[in-house]
Amino acid sequence: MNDKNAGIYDESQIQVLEGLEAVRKRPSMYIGSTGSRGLHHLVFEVVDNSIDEAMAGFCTFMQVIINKDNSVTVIDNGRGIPVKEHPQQKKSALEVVLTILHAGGKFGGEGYKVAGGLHGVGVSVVNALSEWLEVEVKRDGEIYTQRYERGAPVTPLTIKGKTKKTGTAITFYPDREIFEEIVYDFQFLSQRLRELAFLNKGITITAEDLRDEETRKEVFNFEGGISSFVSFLNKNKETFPKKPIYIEKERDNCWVETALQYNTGFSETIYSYANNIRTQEGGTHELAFKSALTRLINDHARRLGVLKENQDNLQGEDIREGITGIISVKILNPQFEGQTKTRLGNTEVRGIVESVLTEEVGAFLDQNPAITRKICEKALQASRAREAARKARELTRRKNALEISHLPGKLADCASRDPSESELFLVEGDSAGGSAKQGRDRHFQAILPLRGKILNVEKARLDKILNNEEIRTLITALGTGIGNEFNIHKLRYHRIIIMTDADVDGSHIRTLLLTFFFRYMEPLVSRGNIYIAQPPLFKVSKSKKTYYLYREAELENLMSKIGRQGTSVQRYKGLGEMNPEQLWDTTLNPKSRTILRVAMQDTIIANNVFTLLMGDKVEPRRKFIEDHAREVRNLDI
Ligand code: 0RA
Repeated sequence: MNDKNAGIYDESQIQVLEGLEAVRKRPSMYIGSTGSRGLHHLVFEVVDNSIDEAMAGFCTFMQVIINKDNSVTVIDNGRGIPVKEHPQQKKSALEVVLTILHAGGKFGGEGYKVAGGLHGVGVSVVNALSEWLEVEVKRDGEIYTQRYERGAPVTPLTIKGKTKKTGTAITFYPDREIFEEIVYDFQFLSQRLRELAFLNKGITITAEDLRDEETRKEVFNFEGGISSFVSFLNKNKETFPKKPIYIEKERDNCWVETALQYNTGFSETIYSYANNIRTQEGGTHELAFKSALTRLINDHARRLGVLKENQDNLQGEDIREGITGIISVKILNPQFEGQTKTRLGNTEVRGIVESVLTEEVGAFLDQNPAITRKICEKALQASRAREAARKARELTRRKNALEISHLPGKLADCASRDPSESELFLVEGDSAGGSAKQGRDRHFQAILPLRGKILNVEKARLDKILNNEEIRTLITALGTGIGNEFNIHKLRYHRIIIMTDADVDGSHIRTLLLTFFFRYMEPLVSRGNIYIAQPPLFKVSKSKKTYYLYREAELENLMSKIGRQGTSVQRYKGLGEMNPEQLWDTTLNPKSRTILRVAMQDTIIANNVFTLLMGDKVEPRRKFIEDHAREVRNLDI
């Protein structure tokens, strides 16, 4: 948001709230954790400050560098942190910003009109948690520098030269006394930086990794803003209109930006942001986006005669089938609510976004009747499919009601009714399913054998999905319902463990299941309820001893230890080759098994990956698989 007249900032507006001792004592209170998340949080905290400068209209360029020595540098061409003496504190404003909690100028005063950074704890927290931090400020014609260690200044503020430029460069080395390990994930950093470049159009952000011999550099600059974001999300899909519908408008101190485009798929992808923060739990801006769109499309569907007089209105979910949309707002005092503080609560935003979208998207639809008709017709088809799905669901409900148990017959349920201790194994094939049923601990382990391939949900509509026997069984067993009706509190097992053979078919079935969970039961994936079993690859016996090996490489190792003489090696081709006891020992028993938890770092990337893996286009899929073939052991999606 360009707001250069946000009031004149001066040193006195920086408010002093708290010292840094508390931060070092309880780092997690300020940055969430002292693990990898917290470490990356440090970087984003500094980045957010530069982004704030950009939102205020003063910064067009920033550079993030992971240095060879594991320190991180963030450079921007903003106004530079003020350096004059702070009237109350009797030290430079720079020192106040770096040593006093919440002194960034964002809290109180007129300093910043738009403050991003969900946590917004300020650079002082980064300083407190760094072994050392060096800052360079270009401002008022001079270049100033100062060095800090563990939050305290160790050199005076020094002028080291003259310049006509302005800006801030901060380099910090995270404290090894505080962080478990100093290992940055360049991919993760650059993903967020790319997102920030989409959300702040025109800004140039570079990400550099100088740690390895082979250095990496990415440059992000999107003149199209979130329109480029939608194109990015829709890449490798067939889309309409060709270019996303794009709107930006300021009204009543609220900057509204939206972009949307349809693809020929069936899932709904809507991301909302407030002040650059992803509002995962939605909020007033997202509600407004949805209701404006629903009303507009219904109006046009009637006007174009796609909807006849005697037909009911299209529902929002029908209109959003196959949509990729972004709504981003920038406002003065964002109120974040909800469990994870990622739901925008500002009530005034709703009316503003709704009126801007009604006018502007409305104008686009008026001017592009062919596209509008296509959207209306797609929505109508979606509504027919929804109706068919409802009937299919009702049919299964009625069928269930006639049975004694509501649970599918194939499911060997566990005795426990406590979901937190219960596990559900999804087992490939009836024969392995049989062994698992015999080998399990029936108190807390349930088994559901899956026969053959399950449906590729990326290529089918809900009605067809619900007609698929395997999927219906799975939904009933889990108890949560799917899509909009999904209810995590009804989940019957907190661990859902996918157990397939270690071959191509097995990994295909696993991907199909993951796709289904991601598209229709997403919270299971993001909350970490999904696991992958690790059955052994080899059984090695010598004398009376048995070894189970889980990796190819372990075999050579073991052989060189115990010798080949009198040793028998059995390679398991499938789960079916193990008898119940073996299956218990190697794969089921919590005391001896390994299971991998499926983690999701970034839904945006996951979305693209699933489209690639399970969608229509063959060439990009082949390329992706070739590019990633060596990373297959890394289950982060
Ligand atoms: C306090 C006040 C002003 C800017 C900043 C802090 C500031 C902090 C950081 C951290 C990284 N880059 C930064 N750029 C700016 C306002 C300064 C003014 O009114 O001139």
